[in-house]
Amino acid sequence: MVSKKTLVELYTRTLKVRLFEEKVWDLFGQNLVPGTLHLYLGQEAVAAGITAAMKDSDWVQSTHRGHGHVIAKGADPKKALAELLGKKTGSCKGKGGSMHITEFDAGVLGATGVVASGLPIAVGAALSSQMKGTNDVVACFFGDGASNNGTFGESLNMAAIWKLPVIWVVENNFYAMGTPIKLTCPSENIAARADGYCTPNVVVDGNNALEVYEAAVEAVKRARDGDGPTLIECKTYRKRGHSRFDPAKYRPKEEAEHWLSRDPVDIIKEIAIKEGAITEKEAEKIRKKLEKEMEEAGKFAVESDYPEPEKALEDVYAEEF
Ligand SMILES: Cc1ncc(C[n+]2csc(CCOP(=O)(O)OP(=O)(O)O)c2C)c(N)n1
Ligand SMILES: [Mg+2]
Repeated sequence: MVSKKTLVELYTRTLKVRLFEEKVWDLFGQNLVPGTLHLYLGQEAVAAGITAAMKDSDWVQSTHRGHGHVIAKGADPKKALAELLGKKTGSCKGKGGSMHITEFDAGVLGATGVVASGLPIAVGAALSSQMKGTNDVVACFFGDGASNNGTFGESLNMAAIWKLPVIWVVENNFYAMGTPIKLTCPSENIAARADGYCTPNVVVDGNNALEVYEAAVEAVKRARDGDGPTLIECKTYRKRGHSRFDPAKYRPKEEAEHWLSRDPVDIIKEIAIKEGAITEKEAEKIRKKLEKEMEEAGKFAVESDYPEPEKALEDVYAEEF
């Protein structure tokens, strides 16, 4: 079993992502978030468990469902919320928004709206780490749907032959928009596909931050020791539909009830209490503190200014070299 400190950290990280997303939903409901949204609600334990096993200098590559990855890796909620609102105080000066949310200083390479486009970016970042000898590892998040894209095979192959320090994190929430993964993947586990690339792989309960963390510790060690990539498949479930207004009616009632009764925040809290790492009262104190942080972050974002129109093209194109 991991230390009590780690259990508290896992609870705190999982809850922080949850409260951030609830704040996002609240602001969205007030019509303050332009564009679409892919909420991370329900999948919090994946980002929390993976990032808790990483160092600050390590890297994360995100997806279109990226808020949770960015917050779990340590991005400032103020700058992240301001970014979602398109404000100039945002982490991309309001020019990225939800699908391009990032925080380079916190070790986030970026989020992307192009499904599966993050995998080759992670290969590049890991190659850079290997060539520079920084010993940093890269965790690349992607969905079950993304594993059907050609870049999956190309990236896993290259990372395996060059023994790159990558952790492939498949967030299998069983659906790519409204398409069940069982209609598009012949194997029950996506992890099985990694066998074809001689990449060690494991399937974990993605709603249990501790299980995710334990798998991540092993994968991070393998990567740092120069022994190459690992694929971790985290079975999880989104609390809501694919994006903002999708009611997710395509999900069978029993399946949804089963998964939604397994709340990632409750699961890690129960483990932490059972292991004597925290009391109910202490857990509540952490929640109150984080709620206050999100309240302040929301206020900061709302009160921030929009970028000046004449700055629209600044930081958008690479400078000439
Ligand atoms: C290359 C590409 N194809 C299709 C889309 C449309 N699209 C956006 S999200 C999505 C589903 C992705 O599913 P998955 O990888 O399982 O991630 P999840 O949304 O479940 O987190 C699709 C098909 C896209 N954005 N990019
Ligand atoms: Mg999916």
